[in-house]
Amino acid sequence: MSIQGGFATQCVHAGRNPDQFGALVTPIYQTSTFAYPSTEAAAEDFQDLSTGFAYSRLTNPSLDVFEKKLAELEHGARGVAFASGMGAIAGTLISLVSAGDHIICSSTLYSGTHHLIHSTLARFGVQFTAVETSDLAAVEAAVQPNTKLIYFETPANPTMELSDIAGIVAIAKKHGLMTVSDNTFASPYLTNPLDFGVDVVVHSCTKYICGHGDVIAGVAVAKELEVANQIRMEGLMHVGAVMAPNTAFLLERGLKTLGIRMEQHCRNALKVASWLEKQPWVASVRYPYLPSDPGYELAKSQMRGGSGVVTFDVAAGLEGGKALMNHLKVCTIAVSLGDCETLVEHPASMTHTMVALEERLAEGITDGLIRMSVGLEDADDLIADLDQASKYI
Ligand code: LCS
Repeated sequence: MSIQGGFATQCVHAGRNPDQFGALVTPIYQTSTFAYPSTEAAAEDFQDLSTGFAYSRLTNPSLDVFEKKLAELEHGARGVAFASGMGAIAGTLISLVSAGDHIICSSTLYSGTHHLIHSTLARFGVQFTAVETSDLAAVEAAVQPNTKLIYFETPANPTMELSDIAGIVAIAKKHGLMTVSDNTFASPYLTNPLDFGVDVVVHSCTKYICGHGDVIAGVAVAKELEVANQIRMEGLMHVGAVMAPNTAFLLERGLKTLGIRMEQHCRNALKVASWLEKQPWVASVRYPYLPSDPGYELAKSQMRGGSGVVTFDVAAGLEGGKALMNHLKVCTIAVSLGDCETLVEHPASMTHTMVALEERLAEGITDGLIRMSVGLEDADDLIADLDQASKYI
């Protein structure tokens, strides 16, 4: 169901299908296959597998509601649900590039995506150049005759570096390239990359889209239906990283509160970042909505808030960072982000161990860097927790 209205209204209503029993909440369609009344009806569906329900590796009514809701929130033609964020990213890239093609990607990326482009796709003959996509001149200089697409994250994980979406799209259009943007850190509440001309948005729905830390999930949303169908057929149907119906149910539920959750994440994160900035034991803080952040002006032009993630560098380095983390009581040491609980992680020893040391340092991921996914607790309690733990540095 397509529904007019603001973001909050769409979060609640978009994508819903009328239920035969009048169920308000979309049921979990726990079925692998679908019965046809006749071979003729089946044959009609098989003419175009992107519509109708034939087999749940392709789609399913529970996934359909989630895919349509996400497409409305991201202003795209269609969403394609995957079993994980990595499933969505891998499925999208293998649908859009072939051996001999060249990708320009951000040098700072989630480590799984970094590995996918640098190692896995490279083994299949897909070339790449990693550049600071925050530097538009570097992006344009990397264009080659065989470049097919530009892939970027904004804000980037874990540095919170922003890339200029409109600037990247302008370069892509000039050279006839596609653009794929990972919008996980912003969520559709803060940024809609498709409005800037990006072709495909990908999400790890494990994070803000779900919001409750109880699923692993991903989605790709394409501006054009043709591109979404290509991703569904090439990157999902024949690879198989399909979302489970129960996951789609939890995501649809989580999405209903996306707007109010993001408001609180952003409010809390700004308060925590502003406090961190004043602490003598903190060497630097990155948060897009901090007026002192190098990305502040860009953030104001392409984000409606700064996100819930704050990255800071403990002046005492690795040992200082560890001492701080080990004494936190309200904040939890864990990877992932976007949950109700505040999570802190240390990229150098956790998420980015797969990235070579020189590369990690070149990306600005120092030994003392801590990524804090600010949750939905009271900001003052988080600040008090950081303050008491800092005494152990
Ligand atoms: N994109 C971004 C920006 C991510 O942060 C992650 C996971 C993914 C894609 C992959 O999504 P998944 O397959 O896990 O749903 N980021 C994680 C992190 O920072 N810590 O643990 C996972």
